[in-house]
Amino acid sequence: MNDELAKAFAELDLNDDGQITEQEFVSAMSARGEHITEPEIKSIFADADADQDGRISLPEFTVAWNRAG
Ligand SMILES: [Ca+2]
Ligand SMILES: [Ca+2]
Repeated sequence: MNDELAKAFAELDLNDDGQITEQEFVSAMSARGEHITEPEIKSIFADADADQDGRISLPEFTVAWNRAG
């Protein structure tokens, strides 16, 4: 696995349960202080959440990462 990807995933998965929830994603992105609004964050999240279960798994994150790459 790509170390950079694993690190990014771990930073977003605040409670280390192997899934990034929308709440974790919004919190993590907001905490980075990036100039991005909550609707934009949710839009990015929805794009990455391929099966739309409200959580981003590592495989989903990997796909999104490679697409952004
Ligand atoms: Ca989590
Ligand atoms: Ca999902």
